[in-house]
Amino acid sequence: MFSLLVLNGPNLNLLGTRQPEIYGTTTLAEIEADCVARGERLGARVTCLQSNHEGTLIDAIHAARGTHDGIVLNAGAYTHTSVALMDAIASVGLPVVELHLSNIHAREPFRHRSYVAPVALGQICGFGPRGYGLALEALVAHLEARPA
Ligand code: CA2
Repeated sequence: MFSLLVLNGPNLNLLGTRQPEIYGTTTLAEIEADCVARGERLGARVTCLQSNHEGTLIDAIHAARGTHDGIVLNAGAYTHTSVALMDAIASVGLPVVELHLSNIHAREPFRHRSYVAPVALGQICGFGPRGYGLALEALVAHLEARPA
């Protein structure tokens, strides 16, 4: 059974409570419960973590090595700023699916650049909370297709 980490970054704990016109009305707790349920259907154990702190996210990525087979990462605004997060992802060598609720490419120019993208398996954005399930599916398909 695969073990997957769903990691959410800064301000995503506010989901469903503020700016619903951009980020919708689904709460992070609901998204995380859906991820666990989707994981069960895919034959994967999903654990979820959210932090507003860059270092905590980096620690979680480091700790995932040896405990998890892959990561779904919504790094929030750190996506567009954090070389440290990019280095952490590259250093653990785990497959990471970059996830965004909104279509970052259709928003302000500063959101078009992602430091996660060059070290990610792929990127899913613009599909709202449904994107998390798509990301888990893509990650499991990737892990199942890996040579033994
Ligand atoms: O679309 C996404 O998932 C983002 O990663 C969300 C980040 C944003 O900085 C990225 O460019 C795209 C922001 C998360 C803020 O979440 C909030 C949720 C509710 C209320 C306020 C902020």
